[in-house]
Amino acid sequence: MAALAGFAEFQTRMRERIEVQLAQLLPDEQILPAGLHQAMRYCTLEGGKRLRPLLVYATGQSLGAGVELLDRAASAVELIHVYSLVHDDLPAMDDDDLRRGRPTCHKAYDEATAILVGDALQALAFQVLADHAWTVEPLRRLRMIEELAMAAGSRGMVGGQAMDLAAVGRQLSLPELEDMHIHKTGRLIRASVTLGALAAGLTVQDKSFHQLREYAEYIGLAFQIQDDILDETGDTETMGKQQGADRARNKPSYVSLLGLGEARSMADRLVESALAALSGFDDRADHLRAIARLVVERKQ
Ligand code: GRG
Repeated sequence: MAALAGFAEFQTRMRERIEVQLAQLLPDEQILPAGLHQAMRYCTLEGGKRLRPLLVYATGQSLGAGVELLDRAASAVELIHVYSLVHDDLPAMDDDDLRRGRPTCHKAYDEATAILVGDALQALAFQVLADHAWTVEPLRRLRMIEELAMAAGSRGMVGGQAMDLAAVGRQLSLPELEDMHIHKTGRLIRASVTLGALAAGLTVQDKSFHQLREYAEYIGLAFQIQDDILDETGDTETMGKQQGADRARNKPSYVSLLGLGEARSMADRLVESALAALSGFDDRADHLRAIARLVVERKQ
């Protein structure tokens, strides 16, 4: 019980912290081009679960790193995530009207602005890590930039999105569905953990680096299965236009391929594997353990 209360407090504190960090990093609304900067702030601030920054902070904490050391990595992964959401909502992609309970970027502004917002958020993510004023040693930062670029690019998130688009109108097998999700959402979730680990001082040679990576891969898939479960069981009134359309045209999902019961069991097994990957960590990794459970217990 005390551990749960501790995690709730951690979530609140870290969500407040990332809000302040992002508000500081985003260009002020008065700076020209003011309209673009206003739209960047509209899309990024005050919304979302902030799962990826939470992962950065919880990973760093599991390794004893101070929170200030993790702020830039936490901000960079969220900026990439928001850019992906803004572009994903565009008419050429998922064509959604609502995001985080508010009109999507292209609805609140226009399509050209939404494209530029995504582009600028992506550039800002890398600027934040490359910033010469950051005291973390350059080689370590270079490794973080490489990790994030790989996770975001054509062999990561963007590649996964391309696989998703190519799958429209045809059935996917379970391995194909898994491969698509590993890239589309899994790579950025994994990068959140690896950037936290790198910022905290681990190197890719460290055994714990690979254990954390393994943890992240399991929860990345569990996150997606839970997303499919929520699409299936969620309230159709509150469901986005695209989610409703996906269900209507029977877009392949873990639920459509496995059934609800087996999808739930698979998500639970993945969480157990994620927890097992952390077995060598002490109680400083408890927030990571709580995040693994949260991923499959969440209702949104
Ligand atoms: C268009 C470049 C480009 C990439 C798109 C990740 C992605 C690739 C699109 C996101 C679309 C989407 C709804 C994917 C399903 C799972 C997912 C990533 C949901 C949104 O993430 P959450 O639930 O969102 O963490 P919040 O708003 O809580 O941050």
